[in-house]
Amino acid sequence: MEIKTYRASTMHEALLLVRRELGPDAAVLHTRELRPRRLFGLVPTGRQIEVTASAEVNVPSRLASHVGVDRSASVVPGCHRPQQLSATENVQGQLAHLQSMVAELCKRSHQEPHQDLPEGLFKLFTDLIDAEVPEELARELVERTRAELGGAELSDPLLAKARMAGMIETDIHTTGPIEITPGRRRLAALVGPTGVGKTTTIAKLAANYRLKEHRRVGLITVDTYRIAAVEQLRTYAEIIDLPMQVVSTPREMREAVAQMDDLELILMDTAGRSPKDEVKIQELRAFIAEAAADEVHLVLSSTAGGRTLEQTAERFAAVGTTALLLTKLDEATCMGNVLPVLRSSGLPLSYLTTGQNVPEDIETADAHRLARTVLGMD
Ligand SMILES: Nc1nc2c(ncn2[C@@H]2O[C@H](COP(=O)(O)OP(=O)(O)OP(=O)(O)O)[C@@H](O)[C@H]2O)c(=O)[nH]1
Ligand SMILES: [Mg+2]
Repeated sequence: MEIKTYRASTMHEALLLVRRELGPDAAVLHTRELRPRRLFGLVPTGRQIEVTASAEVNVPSRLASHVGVDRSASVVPGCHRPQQLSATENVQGQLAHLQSMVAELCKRSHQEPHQDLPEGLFKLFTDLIDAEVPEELARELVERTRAELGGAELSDPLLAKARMAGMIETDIHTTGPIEITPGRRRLAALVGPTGVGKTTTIAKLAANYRLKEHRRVGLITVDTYRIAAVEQLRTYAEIIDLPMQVVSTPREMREAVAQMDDLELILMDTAGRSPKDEVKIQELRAFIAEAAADEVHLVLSSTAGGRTLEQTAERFAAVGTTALLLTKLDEATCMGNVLPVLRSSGLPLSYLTTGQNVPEDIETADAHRLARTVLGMD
């Protein structure tokens, strides 16, 4: 019987090698990490994964049928995203391997006292992964918690969790609500990908400022690509009783803003843009610049994957975004996916929306609450 050994820096790559050489029916007989010095050194650089496999062993294959699946589509138990379902089967094999490695390394760490990770912290780590916090960030948070807490405190899982929530909270910056200063008209634009909830959020903000705070509010829309989109905002403008301007060129934008100069707050709705459409992003930028917007909120759906959120924020930065606004928290099954974009974009969070109801389902972003939501503490 021919048994072969493969080494690579990740399990994924090692399995690719096995599959390429031995075919999809190869049986994985054994896996091990060659430098298992740290419990959390599972995937990143610097370590080597060794996989022993054979094409001639008659046991059910533990190799996923399409190992070449995009890693960004990896599915975390308890936190599935609809667009990733097709990859689930493929990824499950890899996930099973990773889980058995975690268990194995955990066992070893118990044999080596200095490597020991308190059970509470290990549970926190797996909770973070379940909540779609990327593994690298989850490791960082666990290590920081370990470094900050003393021996006895570490064995108290509730204390460790509260400390970690505090860390996440300090990483989340917020703007507070749109500030209206007497005698100075403020213009806030909402931009973002299609269908994330920009128009609905504008309606919520407009209704709250107009009906609850009795502010003089006006609406401008540059969404002239779809008649229905203009009508959607017009309907809200009529219900809330607000002036509204429809703008289709940067010049018209200047005129519309000038006409609304006596108001206290102008809310600008824009057409949803694919972050990949460079031309449309530049066009949007021209409108925003012409309006001299005081604040530009990038609206993102919290149901999107972490990497997509980060890339979207990168692309929309060209428009001059000043804040992030997260929608559809009611639909999100977990919230760890939003942490990386909060960090990498460097933008503070303005509002969170939690449903389709206008004007109720919106709240000013609260770092404390969001951190607790990420950790499933609410
Ligand atoms: N569940 C949920 N649905 C929301 C939320 N905000 C908006 N929606 C819904 O999302 C859908 C799209 O909302 P729109 O406000 O039209 O989105 P948009 O970003 O203006 O879309 P485009 O103008 O086409 O780019 C609608 O069905 C809204 O009711 C929210 O917080 N939770
Ligand atoms: Mg819209």
